[in-house]
Amino acid sequence: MLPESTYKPAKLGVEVRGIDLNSDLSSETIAKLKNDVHKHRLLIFKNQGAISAERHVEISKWFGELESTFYKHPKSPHPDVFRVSNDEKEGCRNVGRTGWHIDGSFMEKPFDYALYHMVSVPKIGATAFVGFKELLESLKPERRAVWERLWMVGDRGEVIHPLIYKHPVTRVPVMCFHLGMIGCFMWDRKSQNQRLTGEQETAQLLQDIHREIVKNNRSLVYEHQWQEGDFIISDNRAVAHEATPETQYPVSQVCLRVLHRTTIAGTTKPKK
Ligand SMILES: O=C(O)CCC(=O)C(=O)O
Ligand SMILES: [Fe+2]
Repeated sequence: MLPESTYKPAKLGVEVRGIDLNSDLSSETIAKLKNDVHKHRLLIFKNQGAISAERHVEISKWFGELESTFYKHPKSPHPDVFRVSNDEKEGCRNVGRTGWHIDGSFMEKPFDYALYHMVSVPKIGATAFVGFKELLESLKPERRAVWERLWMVGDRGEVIHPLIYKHPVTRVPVMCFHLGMIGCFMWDRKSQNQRLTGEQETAQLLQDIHREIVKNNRSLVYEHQWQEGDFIISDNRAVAHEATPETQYPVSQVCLRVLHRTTIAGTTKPKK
């Protein structure tokens, strides 16, 4: 662990002080960051200035192998950098707007980490995060019991993941879903009662998850309002996220929004 003073608690995760990601960091510091990201789940580096795509990729490599499944926008500065924007000439629009999700839930091994840097900061346009630990602990026992029986089936039938499983590093219960990319759920996998949900039941369960996340006036949600120089490393398996509606507001209203994101290949299959 890095010294306690490095980290200032945020609503979810921590703000990181005294580390300049553009400078050469010792292998010891890097090892500590890799460890601490699991403890805090979101490492929010402030005042980093501009981080080039090459540096963004270098930092990403500390955490594993990059995996880039996304559409490569012509303006993307690097094949491993996903470029998201509110202007389609500048980057991909409507990213992360179809529902709360983890990145790569449609893969056998969802991404281990995601790294975000806002290269052009709009007036508003937050990324919203929720910690699975807090979400699961906030559930009524009956709801938790229902969710424990569910598996998510990808909308192309490509994967089946337990909705709730233990994070392989921390052993803390976490979830796996993309509320906009689930085809249906499976009840009681590999038991006599195994069955797939019908359309209405699927829609109801998706709505339940959404409502649990945003309940009590979004008290569980951390909305990160981006500032110049912010760089975020997330433990993708431990938090869900969604782009807020304001991320799509036009340039004329909120100025240009350009987000660079990298994703790190998953190393584990979610397992009950
Ligand atoms: O635009 C954002 O704030 C986040 C979009 C998103 O879901 C992602 O980049 O994975
Ligand atoms: Fe995402």
